[in-house]
Amino acid sequence: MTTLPFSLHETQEKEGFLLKRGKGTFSSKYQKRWFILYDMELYYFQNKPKGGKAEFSGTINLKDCELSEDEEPGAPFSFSIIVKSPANRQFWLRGETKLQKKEWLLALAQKMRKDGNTSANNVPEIKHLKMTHDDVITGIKSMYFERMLELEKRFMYDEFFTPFLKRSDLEAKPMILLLGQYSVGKTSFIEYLLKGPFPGANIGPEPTTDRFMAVMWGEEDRNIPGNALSVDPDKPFTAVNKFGTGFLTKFEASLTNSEMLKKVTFIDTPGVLSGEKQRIGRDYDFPEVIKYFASVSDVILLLFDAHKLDISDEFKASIHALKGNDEKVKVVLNKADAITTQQLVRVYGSLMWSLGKVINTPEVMRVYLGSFWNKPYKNPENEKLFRAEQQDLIDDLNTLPRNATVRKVNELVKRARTLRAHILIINHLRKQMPAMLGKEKKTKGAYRQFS
Ligand SMILES: Nc1nc2c(ncn2[C@@H]2O[C@H](COP(=O)(O)OP(=O)(O)OP(=O)(O)O)[C@@H](O)[C@H]2O)c(=O)[nH]1
Ligand SMILES: [Mg+2]
Repeated sequence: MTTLPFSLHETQEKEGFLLKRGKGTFSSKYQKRWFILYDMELYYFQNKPKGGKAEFSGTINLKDCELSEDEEPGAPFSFSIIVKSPANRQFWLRGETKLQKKEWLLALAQKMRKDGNTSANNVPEIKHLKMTHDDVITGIKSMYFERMLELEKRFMYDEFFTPFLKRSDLEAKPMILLLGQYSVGKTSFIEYLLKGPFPGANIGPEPTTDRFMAVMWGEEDRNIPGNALSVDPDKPFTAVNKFGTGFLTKFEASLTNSEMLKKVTFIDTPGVLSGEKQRIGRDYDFPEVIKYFASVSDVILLLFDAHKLDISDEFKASIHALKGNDEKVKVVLNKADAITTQQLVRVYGSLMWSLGKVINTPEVMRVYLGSFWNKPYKNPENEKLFRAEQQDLIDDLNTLPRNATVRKVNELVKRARTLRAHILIINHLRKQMPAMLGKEKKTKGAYRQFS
């Protein structure tokens, strides 16, 4: 055992637990050790050092070594460092997850490259080593299910804040919510992006879509009705149960095999009607449902028809339900192919004017204008402009999976912070509770303190 040549308070490039294989060829097992990467050495410890005088068990010198991503048979997520001098030795290390293995390989390869050792460049995996979204999601899941969930259960987090997360909540693809008055071309828009129809899609000039439709990826085309969908643990819709059966009969998933749906899920909504038809004709609270979908979506597309710009009071109420999710809203001025350039300029101006009155943001909204459908343009005058706008929107949507992953990490960190505060408060209250008598009085006192 030797003392460290640096202080533990310094920022180390990388540290964490890994499994390390003992020296023996056959019998030795992988044991959990704490590793710190510092300078050109990888230090390992029996346990995580807790400040003060830290003693390490050994080091692996990275000056003259090779990194190999190959796994030892029977040891998933293992990799090795082959040290050439002073004596040839292969050190076997192992992550608990694929993500951990990748993170360490990345850190070690970077370090070696900096020192002029380019051997890591020859390893194909390392050469193109990038964290994929799947890796990050795997990491988030293992963090939540292995560490946080147990604490959440013990301290009844679900009773105070939001329900426990399920696997499907963390795995869910980014969602795009489409919202607009009837016949603005929401369903046509989805078909345009999918490059074909999806099961249950109805397109027509009259109000056609009469339900909320989650358009998701599936091996073969089929529909799943709302009641079945809300109890399916593999789909991220268990929370919609709270809207009651009135809503569940008007909710459906449409599964189809399309490239785009491997990355995102669309929520098609029934068009907002005007007057009583909107309020009385529905068996569920429309704005509440919109509010829920807005909170779980990553992008909200507000569609407008260049032909009929009027924003009805009911649509205004739906837009107000988006409050708190303003940064997700993007506006699309659809069906612009049906009017002339001169009309388009006027329509665009008047759309901005009406939007300014409904949406209170200091910035100007980005409006994508075009004709998002699979048919030829009625008036091809502005074809070039439409194509450029459509490409912009598609590019924006393509960056979604990356942003959605960052958002998930962000939300988990937020959740972990809340959980920590919650645990500290509960612990404090518990300590104050007398063991035998006077519990009621104390409870009242504590309640007063927090209310
Ligand atoms: N000219 C033109 N017509 C379009 C375009 N997109 C859709 N349409 C037409 O507009 C009508 C309504 O389209 P839908 O896709 O059913 O609209 P929706 O918003 O889903 O309507 P609801 O489901 O009833 O709310 C149909 O007749 C479409 O053919 C477009 O880009 N240009
Ligand atoms: Mg529709």
